[in-house]
Amino acid sequence: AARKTLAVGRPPFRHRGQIDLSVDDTGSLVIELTDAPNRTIFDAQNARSLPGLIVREEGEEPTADETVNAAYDGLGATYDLLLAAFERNSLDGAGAALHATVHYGEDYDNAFWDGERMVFGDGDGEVFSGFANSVSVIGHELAHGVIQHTANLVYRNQSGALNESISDVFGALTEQYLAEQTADAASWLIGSEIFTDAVQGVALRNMLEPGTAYHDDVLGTDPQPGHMRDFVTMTEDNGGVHVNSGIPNRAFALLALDLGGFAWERAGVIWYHALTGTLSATATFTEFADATVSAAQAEYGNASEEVRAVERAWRAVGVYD
Ligand code: ASN
Ligand code: ZN
Repeated sequence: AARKTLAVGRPPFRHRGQIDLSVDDTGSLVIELTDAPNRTIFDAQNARSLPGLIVREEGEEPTADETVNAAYDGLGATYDLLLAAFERNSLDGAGAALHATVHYGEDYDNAFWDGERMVFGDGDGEVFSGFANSVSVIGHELAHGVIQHTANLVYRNQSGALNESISDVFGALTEQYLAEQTADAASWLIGSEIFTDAVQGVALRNMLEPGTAYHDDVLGTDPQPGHMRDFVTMTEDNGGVHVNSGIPNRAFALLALDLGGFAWERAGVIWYHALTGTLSATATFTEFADATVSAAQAEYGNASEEVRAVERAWRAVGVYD
């Protein structure tokens, strides 16, 4: 709950969420406002026009379509993580509505953030089943929205790989927060729910052990490096944004394991402050690493164990010498 000062004489006053009234020791009225999400789920009905038809709005009961309900719940889990861990009220920090479209296209094998909403395909049923069933995927896509409102990392080369990696971090944290999982109990997998049984693989990505998520005839081998010595220079995938993201992903997972406890409490807070501070839109891995060190210094003190752990993590993946 946050205490807010109400501007008297400037109606209308709007608030979505819980309002608690109480009286303190001095007899003053205390009004406590708890923020809440504002979700709308749309159905594209297997076409590719967006946003589609509204099928569930905030506060409405579950529908008969489990994909709709999974999307609604996943948006809620991501909202909860942002508020609880980072005191951030939605994607823009000002309670922005959360919109998602399900059943996008036919056999569509992806989920994405289009700049305004998140969009889920149903998958082809051969390799991928529905993307809305994965909380880490939902957290990942919505994190692209948070990044758009903050550092706005350019989606190419190292800044693009940071954009991808920070989205994976928020995706993993959303899943861990929902399950109340400590860092050592977490899977560190992104999208562990979306492959069919026909695939030789466990997830889209493995943050702790990049490069080991799948090895399959159709998908090939997980191409992610986990150390700068294996950094991949390529033109496809916007310069390997989904490939080299393995390096900062592993730095985060190692830090979270090193600090122990809930990953969103210290490792997550450090990453969040690095993202929302003065980070440049074209940041390199080293610039982001420096931003995490500065964030840890500001939050926990220059000589803190958190600062030493952050530096260790970046050394472990070769971003620091
Ligand atoms: N699911 C992918 C992502 O969010 C879609 C894309 O490549 N834009 O990174
Ligand atoms: Zn992404």
